[in-house]
Amino acid sequence: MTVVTYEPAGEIGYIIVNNPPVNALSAAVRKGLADAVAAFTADAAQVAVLYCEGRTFIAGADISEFGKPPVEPFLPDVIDAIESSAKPIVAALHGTVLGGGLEVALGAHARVAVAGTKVGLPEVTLGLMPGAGGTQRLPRAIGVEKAAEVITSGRQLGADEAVAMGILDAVADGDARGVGTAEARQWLTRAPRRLSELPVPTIDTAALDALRAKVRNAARGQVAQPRALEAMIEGLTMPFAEGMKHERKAFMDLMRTPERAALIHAFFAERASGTVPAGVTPRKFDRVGIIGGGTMGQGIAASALNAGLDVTLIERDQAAADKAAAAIGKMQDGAVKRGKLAQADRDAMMTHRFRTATDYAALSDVDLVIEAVFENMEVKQDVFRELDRVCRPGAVLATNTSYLDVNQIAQATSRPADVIGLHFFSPANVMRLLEIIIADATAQDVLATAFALAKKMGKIAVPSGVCEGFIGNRILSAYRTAADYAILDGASPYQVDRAVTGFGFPMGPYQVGDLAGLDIGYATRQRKAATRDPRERVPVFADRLAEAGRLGRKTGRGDYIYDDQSPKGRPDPELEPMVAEVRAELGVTPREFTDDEIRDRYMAAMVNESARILDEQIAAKPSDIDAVLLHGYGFPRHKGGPMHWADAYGLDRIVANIREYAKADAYAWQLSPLLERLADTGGKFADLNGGKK
Ligand code: 3H9
Repeated sequence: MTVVTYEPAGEIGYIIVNNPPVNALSAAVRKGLADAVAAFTADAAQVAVLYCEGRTFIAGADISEFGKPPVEPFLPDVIDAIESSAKPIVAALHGTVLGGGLEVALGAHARVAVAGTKVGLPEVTLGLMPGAGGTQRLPRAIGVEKAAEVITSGRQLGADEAVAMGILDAVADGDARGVGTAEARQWLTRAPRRLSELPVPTIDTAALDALRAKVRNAARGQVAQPRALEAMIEGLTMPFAEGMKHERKAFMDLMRTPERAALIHAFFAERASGTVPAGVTPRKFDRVGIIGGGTMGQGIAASALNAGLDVTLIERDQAAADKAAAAIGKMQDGAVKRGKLAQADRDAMMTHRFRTATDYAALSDVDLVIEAVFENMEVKQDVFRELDRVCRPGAVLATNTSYLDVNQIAQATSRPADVIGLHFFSPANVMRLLEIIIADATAQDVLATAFALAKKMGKIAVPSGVCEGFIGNRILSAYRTAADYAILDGASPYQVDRAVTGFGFPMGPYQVGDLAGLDIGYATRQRKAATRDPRERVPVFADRLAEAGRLGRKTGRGDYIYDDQSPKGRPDPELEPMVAEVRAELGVTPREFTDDEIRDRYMAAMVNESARILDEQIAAKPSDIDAVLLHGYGFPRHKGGPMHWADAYGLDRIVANIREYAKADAYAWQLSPLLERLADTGGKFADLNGGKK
């Protein structure tokens, strides 16, 4: 397939890129661009319009080429050829103009965009920095501080903001070819205007220092942001050509970092998870019913409304329904305030696409129902019996349970093939993860519907088999247990939180516990007490907190104290004596833990449980587990997820650690046969991704 064509058309020529899906700058596109510029030079046309077919202008370098030996022509040289053209080249943009795509546009002599276009330099989100002139041309176009903000944030800018900043010359309605042609006519008698020839704007050192501090604080172990900023500044002290070489070197250095490998793994992992079964057509899901207007139901309702769906929310009485409706309205007001939703759209959606009801009969003609009521099997089964009675044949019946057996829920109906789990994460209108729980009888087109719904809602969908806690909560329970045991043996919750945040999680397990409420874990332990294996140790200190009414943030006290003086929590001096008392009662002689040992135990538990989940085929592939932990549990993205991290850390080291821990507690540290096998044979989790990440 020809990925770039040059089309002569009189005084205006067209350089057309066509490399689906996102016109990434593969080696063939780079060569094609260089050849097209040469063809334009040889042609009689006075101006060229560079635009793309398909859904977007060039969305960046071809990420799948990263980590492989670079192939000529290199992008900086191609862009240099564009910029050096003696005749003007107009870049006509649409879609998402990102990374190398924006750098190509910055090499052109004018930039116009179709309304709705977004632009940005997101390289830092992949552990990289602009490597084809972005750090040298952009500051010359818009000033150093603004360029630094765009580069280090990696954010996407709307076309209007980009025009106001000076990144784009104009925005217009129409298609890229039309918009580009109109602009090109203005350039028939004009000489090219090259950003590389502009002087370097003066640098406001105070503003720059403030930005440096901000970047350092936000980076939390990531190397790309600070490196991008410094490489940009250093390059700007040099002549343009030298600055470009300096940028390239920094880019290539970052290309070799483990953070870059992890971030690109994360990028592909989250796109490889939600594969719709081949040849299966999803059912219709325009009209959605939601049962339960609590926090979860509200978030799901907002998410469905934002996806353009029609929502009927059922609550037990009118007062509860009104409360839920008001809360959803408020969420949408927030979206209006943040500029994410137009006021008129908000009003229209709440008036015409949203309603509440107290009678299940209101769900008689919906296409899909999501149940989000109290986590109790009897209650859920009652709901599904009702749904079975009122819903039309073919309606998809979904439960938002976070750990209950979806097979048992399905059995309450006469149509288990229509039942599936949709495990949203709270707040459901913000969190991108959606675990899709496939029960024994779930029909393929019901599964396809769930994936289609997730896509429409902008969620990252990960399929999971049925087990207690599914993928995420089951793994969470394993690493939380490892943390509890470290405390029983001598560590403090504060040290565990420090070790875990030191690894890169935004919060440690005890900070998370306080946020979620300590009554949740307590209730789970109570529920499991009767069937607990006597060899399993119990975190009695956690029970003591809950029994004392110290339930976390909501009661002002849990593992931490929360008050006006420390709204985010401060250590409680009474905690350690209480834990010491528990250890004494259990006959444990406390020992010292280093932060590294705590981290190793925490990660070993996470990886071992993940391997079990793979062995049991609860998760389809390791990268799905990475996607779950990255998007539902705060796993640091620049470490790629637990499976990617484990491969990089060394499976043999993890296995050796687990064998060592098992000497003291063989029951808690049972090695996963899959993990053992991989370590013994020099295998990696990545080998199990089956070509897909
Ligand atoms: C860079 O440019 C470096 C330069 O400064 C210097 C170079 C020297 N490459 O996300 P989607 C695939 S760094 C290869 O589902 P959407 C993606 O895997 C790069 N493949 O669609 C998926 O494949 P599949 C800077 C790519 O509409 C398919 O396209 N650029 C690339 O939700 C559809 O993707 C970026 O960081 C790529 N660059 O979102 C932009 N991009 O169908 C990264 C996508 O097999 N990309 N694919 O699963 C994005 O942010 C989004 O993909 C985009 C579209 C917004 C473009």
